[in-house]
Amino acid sequence: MNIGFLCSPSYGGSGVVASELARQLARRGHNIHVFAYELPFRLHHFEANLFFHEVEVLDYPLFRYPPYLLALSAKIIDVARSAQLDLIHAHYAIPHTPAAYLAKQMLAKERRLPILTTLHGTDINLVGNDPQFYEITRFSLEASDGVTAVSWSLARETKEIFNLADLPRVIPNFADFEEYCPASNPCLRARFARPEEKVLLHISNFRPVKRVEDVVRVFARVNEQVPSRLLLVGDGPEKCAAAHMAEALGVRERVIFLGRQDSVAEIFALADLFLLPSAKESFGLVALEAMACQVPVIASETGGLPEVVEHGLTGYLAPVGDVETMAGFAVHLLTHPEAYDEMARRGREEALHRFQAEPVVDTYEQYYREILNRP
Ligand code: GMT
Repeated sequence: MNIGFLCSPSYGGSGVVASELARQLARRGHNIHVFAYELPFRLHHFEANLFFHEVEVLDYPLFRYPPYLLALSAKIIDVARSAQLDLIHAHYAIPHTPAAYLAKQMLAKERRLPILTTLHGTDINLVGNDPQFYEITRFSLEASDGVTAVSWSLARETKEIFNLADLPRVIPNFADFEEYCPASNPCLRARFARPEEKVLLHISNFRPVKRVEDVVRVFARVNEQVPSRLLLVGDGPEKCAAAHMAEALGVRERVIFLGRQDSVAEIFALADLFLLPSAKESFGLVALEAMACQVPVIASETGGLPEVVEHGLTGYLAPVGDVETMAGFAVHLLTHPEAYDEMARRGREEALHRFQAEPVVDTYEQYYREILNRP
């Protein structure tokens, strides 16, 4: 098949999932054409059958806001003709699905170009739920030939918010278990923590939904009982608030900001625990990657996280904002090595069992064929 992939290239789960899926499909022999305003950060290595199309927006003084959606549509039309695209797979509804829809309508007289939209979370509950974008998101769902959600929680939420007749089809995310695997790097770890100290890790885009201040609150409580360091990976609007919180709680010198990093798999090798106290998380891909690396996860009981982390078995979940309980779970694990080892082992085992790439890629492939075979 010749498939067009629309995704966000910046740091974030939806771009990672789109890039990994594109790579897997290309390895199966499909021609995958990725469209974005820059090369997605996970697609920096050459892959045969994978093509990148940079969407350049005309910089004209009349345009106060560059018309990205139109530039993307124009690019899709161009590539659909030259590469004989069979289908468009839009990751993240806005602005990708409306752009694909415009291209589809403009090409209607010469070819079919069905659209599959994969919802990732904030496209529905933040952007799509905003009064300004509600109608256009609803239209995008109806105009798609297929809609998938990355968790049951997101599928149910989408049906409810948009009052849909049917649930979107659930196709979960997956991890690359060869890249994300248990490892230790004592030399590198020694650069951040003393041997007797534990290392807590958080990775995100530091948006308000991630509650990075809660990460610091949990860490400060843990550090009172178990001397520790906190590694913060990523960047975004809440970074300053996190630094101020660390200052206020007297742990600033124990918190290390590593900024944006491409190779997070290597960073998991430094960590004892992963913290994800988000207000909302439709799936929590980074929690799955931590589990794959045998790093136990302590997260909020919200959205799709309970579908990834099984409370008490492969990690611990607590209500959003309950930093006391999260810190209690962390201290328990860090002071009970047998319970820790068991949870770390089970985390990878369950992740391997439930979130392998192969069956997920099979399911997407079947859905593409189902859509293409419709009259
Ligand atoms: O977490 C973010 O803010 C980024 C966002 C994105 O669109 O890239 O992530 C969403 O999609 C990921 C991949 O499906 C999910 O693992 C994340 O849970 C989801 N984020 C939220 O729901 C907040």
